Amino acid sequence: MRVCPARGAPKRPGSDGGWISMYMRILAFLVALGIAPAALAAQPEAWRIGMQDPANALAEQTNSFHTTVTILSVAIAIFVMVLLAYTMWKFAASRNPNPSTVTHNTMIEVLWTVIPVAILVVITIPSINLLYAFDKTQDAELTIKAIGHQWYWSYEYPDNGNFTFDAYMAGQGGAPLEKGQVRLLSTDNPVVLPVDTRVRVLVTATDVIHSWAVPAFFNKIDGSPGRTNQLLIDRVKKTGTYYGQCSELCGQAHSFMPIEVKIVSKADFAAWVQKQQPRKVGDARPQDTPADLADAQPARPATKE
Ligand SMILES: [Cu+2]
Repeated sequence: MRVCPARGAPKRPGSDGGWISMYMRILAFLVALGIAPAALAAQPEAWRIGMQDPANALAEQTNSFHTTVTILSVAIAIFVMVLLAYTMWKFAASRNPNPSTVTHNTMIEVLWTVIPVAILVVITIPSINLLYAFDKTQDAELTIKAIGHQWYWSYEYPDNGNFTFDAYMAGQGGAPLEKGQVRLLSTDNPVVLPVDTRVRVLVTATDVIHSWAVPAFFNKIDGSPGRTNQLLIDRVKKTGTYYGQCSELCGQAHSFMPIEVKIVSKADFAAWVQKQQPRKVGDARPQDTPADLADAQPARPATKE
């Protein structure tokens, strides 16, 4: 009898494709349990070592620079440790009863000055290039403004009708999270941005210093009262949800002002922009705090506006 490979006896792991099919079955099981996210979501993962997956070209360059510097640092640390251990063993008083009276050696002194300087120069050049690239926003296709408050963010879209909204952490005051929302990371009003677009983010604050940071974009910049900083979100490659948090200690609810960025198709972004038009900057903004939202979040931190 011919056994259909798909229905026949399960292959042992290790036989051709066995691990892959087992992995697919585990993945399907996790999806069925609702554990594996259906759409891309850039967020912290348990036991993860290293950075979140970089979401755009600039983030990829920064990530590989970080990896290079980490390897270099570890290599230097190992070299110094081994040298120290060797010196302690070789020149211990028991093995070396008559110590050398040499006090300096020109060649060694030149080397231990020149080599570290060379290493620093090698690190500095790509570092400055990346800093410059994140600050080079002249050719951005879209500008948004992120304003930090104790303890939520508000956003303005000046070149798309100048609308504004506030983004509070979802689930405040013990309110249940909606399906798909992530505890401590989701907001009631996510920032929506189009895919494959260079976005300039102007960052400021109204009360104390906050910091707008999204790890998958490798973006982080302080929002200071009375000052506007800027950064670039390079072209994000995939639609999905990207999470970040305020990264400046800004008061008692500092850890409860997350950043949720939804990257959507350009058509979806245009449709979303149309819906936001009533939320003009300077208007009374009943849309920001609808009654149902206010009911769901009775314990919003008091704000000084
Ligand atoms: Cu803050």
